[in-house]
Amino acid sequence: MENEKRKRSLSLIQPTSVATLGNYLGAMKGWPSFQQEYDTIYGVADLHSITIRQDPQQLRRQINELYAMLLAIGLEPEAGIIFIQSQVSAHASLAWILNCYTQFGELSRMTQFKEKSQKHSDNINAGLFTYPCLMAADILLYRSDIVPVGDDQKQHVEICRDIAVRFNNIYGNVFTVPEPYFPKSGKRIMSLANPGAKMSKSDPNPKGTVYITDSPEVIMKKFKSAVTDSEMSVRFAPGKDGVNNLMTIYSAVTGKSFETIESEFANKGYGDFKKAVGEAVVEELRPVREKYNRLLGEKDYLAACQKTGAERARRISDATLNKVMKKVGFIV
Ligand code: AQP
Repeated sequence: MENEKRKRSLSLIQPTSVATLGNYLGAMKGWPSFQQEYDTIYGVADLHSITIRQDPQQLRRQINELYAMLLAIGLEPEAGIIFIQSQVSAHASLAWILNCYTQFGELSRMTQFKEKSQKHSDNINAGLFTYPCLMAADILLYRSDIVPVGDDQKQHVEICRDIAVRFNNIYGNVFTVPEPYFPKSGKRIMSLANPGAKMSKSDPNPKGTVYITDSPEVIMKKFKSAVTDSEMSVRFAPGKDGVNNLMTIYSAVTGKSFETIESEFANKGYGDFKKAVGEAVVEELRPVREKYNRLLGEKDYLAACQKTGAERARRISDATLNKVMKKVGFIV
């Protein structure tokens, strides 16, 4: 039995590639800390990932690898639910129902839809457009209280709240209205190669993105070539996107404030600064990468965790879906 008294924390991540430093600092790093006080539900959002065309074999591998990554960052299968979204059919069922309680105009305002439909102009599918309804289903099925996400998902949590309130106004108190939760530092990590754009798993430029699985040498190389500016002073200021991004990363990893970082590098150049940021990131990711590499060899263990995670997720989500179906007027 899940503990009904504790609050719930839920978040998912798409298996569109290997998780990045952006995913890690914006969301994943904080996920294990909720395990003490909350019922935690984390998972691999594979249904979301097919809004962009995926190679089936590669997708299957990426789902398994991302699942292992969730354990490697410190999530414990005994402490909470860790599951794969497509193995729990209530997500797709509730998403359809929520589609019918979401307005075309609301979905048209989603910046992620606008950005992704520009990036993938040959495949602007209906799933890409209704993505927020599936994400709302993910959250509402588990009556989640908080959703720890990066800044780019803020708009999607807001529309989820709107959908929940609308549904509750019609049918009574069915859904918990969730709150987004952002980390103090690192809620939006930018590309190292193009600090005007967010660091993304699917960025085709490998120089811009640090993957959690990158070796120390690769990480150092990426930070050494990070775009900065010609001013040569380490300070957080408008127009210094590259330096601001590196300071944000350094702060999120070390816990140091921007003031402390500025004085630490007051008489030093960008070379020293980039090296320090790279080294801090290498040490932050080292234990995660090592555990991840170990877990990849434990196929039976991972399969068992996936099975249990899906069973536990189904128990909670089926109950919510049943309630929703009754409210709507379906015969359950
Ligand atoms: N650059 C980022 N900075 C901070 N947080 C980020 N997140 C993503 N990018 C950054 C957060 O990571 C969690 C998982 O993201 P997702 O897999 O659900 O999808 P996304 O937001 O679309 O992430 P990507 O890496 O950009 O994936 P692709 O390239 O597939 O679109 C979320 O909480 C997100 O906020």
